[in-house]
Amino acid sequence: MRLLFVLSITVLLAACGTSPTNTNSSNASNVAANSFPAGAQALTVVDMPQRVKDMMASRGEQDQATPTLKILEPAANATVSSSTVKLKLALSGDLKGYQPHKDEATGMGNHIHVILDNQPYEAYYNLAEEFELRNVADGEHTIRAFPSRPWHESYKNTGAFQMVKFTVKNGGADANKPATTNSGQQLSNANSNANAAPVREGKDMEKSTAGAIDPAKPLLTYSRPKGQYKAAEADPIMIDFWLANAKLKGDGGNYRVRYSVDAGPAKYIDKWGPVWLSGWEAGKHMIQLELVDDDGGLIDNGGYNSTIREITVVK
Ligand SMILES: [Cu+2]
Repeated sequence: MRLLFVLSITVLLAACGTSPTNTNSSNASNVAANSFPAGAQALTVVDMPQRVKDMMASRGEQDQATPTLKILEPAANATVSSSTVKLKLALSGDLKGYQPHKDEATGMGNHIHVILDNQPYEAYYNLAEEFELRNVADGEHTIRAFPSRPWHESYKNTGAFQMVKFTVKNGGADANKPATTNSGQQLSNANSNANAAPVREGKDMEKSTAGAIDPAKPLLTYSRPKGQYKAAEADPIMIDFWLANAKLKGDGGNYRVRYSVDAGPAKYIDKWGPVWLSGWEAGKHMIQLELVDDDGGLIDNGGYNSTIREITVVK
C-alpha cells in the first residue's frame, strides 16, 4: 500500500513537469484533484521539542530580537543581464546578539531564508559575502528573504520579511542543465573559476519565473518543512511560514492558514506561529499550505498562496 502511495506521488510529480519543487496553483489543484490516500500516520500538534527549548535557552535574548532586513541587491525592478544573480542583504534592528553564522562543527546556526519565485528556500549564512543564485532563467522573478533561527523558525517582526522583483534578460541560463534535486540544504560551492577570490554561498536554481504577484496583497510564504528529516529531527516536524499583509483570525484578522499532509483532512492555523507535528511515518510526504478566508476560499496572489512540498522522513 505504501509502495503504491509513493509510486503515485512519483508519477504525479513527473506529470507536473520537470520542476516538481516549483509548485504553483495549477499543479496544486492537480494534486488536490488526484487526492492521495491519506497516510496511515496520525499526526498530532505537540509542544516545541525539548532540544529546541534547550537551544533557545542557550541563546540569551536572541529569540526576542527584531531583525530588520534590507535587500540591497538586486535593486527593486532591476534588470540583470546574467544568469547568476547576486543577492546582497543588510541586517539591522534590535538584534540582541542575533547574527547569521554557520558553526562548522554542527553545520547549524542563524541564517537567512532566501526564496526565488516559489521554490524551496536556500539558507544564507555569511552576509559579508554575496549569495549567488545561479542558472536563473530569463524572465521576471521575485526574491523573498527573512531571518531564521538554527532550527529554521523564522523571525516574524515587522521589517524581517523583504521581497524584491527583478528581471533576468539575456542571462544565458543553461536550460539543459540538470536541475539540482530538492535534497535539502545542499549548497554548491563549485566554482569553475579557480582564481575567483571568495568562494561564495550559492545555489544552482530550478527553472522558474515569478507569479503575477501583488506585493500589497495578502501573501503566504511557505518556509518549512523542507527536504529530508532524520532521527530526532523527524519527530516532531515544524510547519513555519511568513505572512504579509494579512492577519489570522486568532490574531484579530480574517484569514486562516489551511494545511494538509498527504492530502489528508484540512487543518487550520489561526494564530501565526510555528506548529510542531508529531507522528510521522518514514517515507515521502506532501505538505500543502494555503491562505484562505473565513469561508475556506483560497486568497490567490500569483499562485504563491497555495504551495505543496514533498519531504522525506528517514527513520
Ligand atoms: Cu532554515
